[in-house]
Amino acid sequence: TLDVVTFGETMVLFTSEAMTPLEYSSHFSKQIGGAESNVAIGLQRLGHSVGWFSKLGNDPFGRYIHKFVRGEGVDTSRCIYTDEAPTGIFFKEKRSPSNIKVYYYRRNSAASLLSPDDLDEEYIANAKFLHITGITPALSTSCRETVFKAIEIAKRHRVKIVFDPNIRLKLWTIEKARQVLMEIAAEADIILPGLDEGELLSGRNTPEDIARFFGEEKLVIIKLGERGAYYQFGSEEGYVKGFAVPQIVDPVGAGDGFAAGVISGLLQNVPISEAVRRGNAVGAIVVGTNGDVEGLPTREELDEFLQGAAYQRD
Ligand code: KDG
Repeated sequence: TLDVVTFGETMVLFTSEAMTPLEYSSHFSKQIGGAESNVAIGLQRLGHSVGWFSKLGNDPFGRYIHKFVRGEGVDTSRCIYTDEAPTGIFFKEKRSPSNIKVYYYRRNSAASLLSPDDLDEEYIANAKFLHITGITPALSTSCRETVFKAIEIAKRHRVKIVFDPNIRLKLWTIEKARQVLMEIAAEADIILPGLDEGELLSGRNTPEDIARFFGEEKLVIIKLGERGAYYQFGSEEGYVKGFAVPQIVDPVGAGDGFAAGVISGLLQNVPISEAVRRGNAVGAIVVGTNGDVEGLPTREELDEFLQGAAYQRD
């Protein structure tokens, strides 16, 4: 049985090699990105067992993604290939480390054809956590239905649901996002919004108020970037300081790294504040490396970072 199961669209990512507008870029490096597989790879590197699946185009990019994720040790046995649509791709334009834009070529992609029938009930039922992001329900009606069916399966088998809203306003309107994401949040056990996402969903603006809005029976962890994170669970709550990052190279994927760190801590039953600290640490490490998954640390790297950070404090 697996510690965590997650699913969603992973795309081939073409990153411009120069810090120049995309229309003037002529060299690109080929990588992959997808919030759910980022989390899966992050957890696997930390020593947990994870399953990730998607619908992939029966094309070179689909095979590339499949091999990459499988090569990280993630279980990809439930991936499905289709001839009906191509694998989605996207481009990353970097003008500076803090000015990054992505351009999606994913409409009607293979992953957007995921449907409730693609779910293997037993596969989800046997996991400890089901990880869901708010990207998947934005992709298509059938993807949204798949998310809700997976949630229903998880609930039936008492599998804990971790939900990262990952609001992507290039994919849908804020009104639609708010409606669907709040419906998912209501079913989740653990919710991991960024502060801006928490504000968009709740209309409130302090971490305390946002967390309360989602409900005290849930573990809500609000990501505050370099400042760390705030958590609330019943009467337990607190701020956990972030780590100083010497140089931000590429912040994309930090939230997924954070999720991997937190879930890793929860799987090992460490105190909540310690799980959050782990999330902060993985997020801080990820922003120092180019790419959405390349910087995700192994368990050794994380331990080394945490030990070093302990000396640096004050
Ligand atoms: O969280 C990082 C992801 O946004 C990135 O890897 C690509 O999944 C992705 C998306 O839809 O933007």
